[in-house]
Amino acid sequence: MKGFRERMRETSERRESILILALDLKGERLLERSLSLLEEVSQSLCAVKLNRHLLLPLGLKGVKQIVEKARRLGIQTIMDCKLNDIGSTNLAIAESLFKAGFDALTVSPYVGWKEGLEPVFKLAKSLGRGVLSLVYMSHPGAKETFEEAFIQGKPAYQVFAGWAARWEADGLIVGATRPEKIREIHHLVEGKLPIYSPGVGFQGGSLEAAIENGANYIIVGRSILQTERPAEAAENFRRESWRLLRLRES
Ligand code: BMP
Repeated sequence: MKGFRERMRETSERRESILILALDLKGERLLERSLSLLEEVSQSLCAVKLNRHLLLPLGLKGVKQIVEKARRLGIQTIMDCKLNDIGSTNLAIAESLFKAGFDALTVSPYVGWKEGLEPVFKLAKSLGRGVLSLVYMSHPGAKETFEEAFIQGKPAYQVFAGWAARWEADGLIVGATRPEKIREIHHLVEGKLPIYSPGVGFQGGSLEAAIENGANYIIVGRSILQTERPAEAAENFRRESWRLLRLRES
């Protein structure tokens, strides 16, 4: 059984895309709009990431239809649930999400391994699904915890990068708003884990700086969703990010 990391790599190469759409829509006719937007932009994507923007109003049943559509369109699906509870609760959430068909989910490392995230990683491995772990978030306040709070005598993000490697996470989440941290974290894990980077555009992160410094996948929401022509915006992000990745690797 191919794991999530491998499926992401294959999808990315097939589509020449490292672009993940954050499908964070709000408002009326949510399911209908989500399905049609996904169809419209899917050619430019390697994956789609859903958040509680859709899960809360649509429920798992509604969201499942989006997951199934993404599968038919040939892209991976990520549920951005940032699991952060005790193990049995995390496990119950992960079981429901994987049952709904998600290829991967996100976790918050703050809750630790034993009776925290261990059961989620074990379940994901047994099903060939992925787990992406937060290492340094993209918003300004992330500094207060991810950098200024110390764990074992080190800034939290450095410890989280090490844990993600030890836990065999399928990827690290590091905000595009701090390209110097992307670089540092890339070196901390010796380039062995892919870096997923949200925060490009709307939050002020630069696509170029994120990729130059080591991001492997780019997560973009509002800079695509809130334009007049989302398909065109997505295609521009795809083309440019693929070009920058090729440039870095050459
Ligand atoms: P946007 O491109 O509209 O800023 O959306 C970014 C998406 O990535 C949102 O779904 C957000 O919840 C998520 N995200 C983030 O912005 N920063 C992080 O550090 C981690 C995230 O999951």
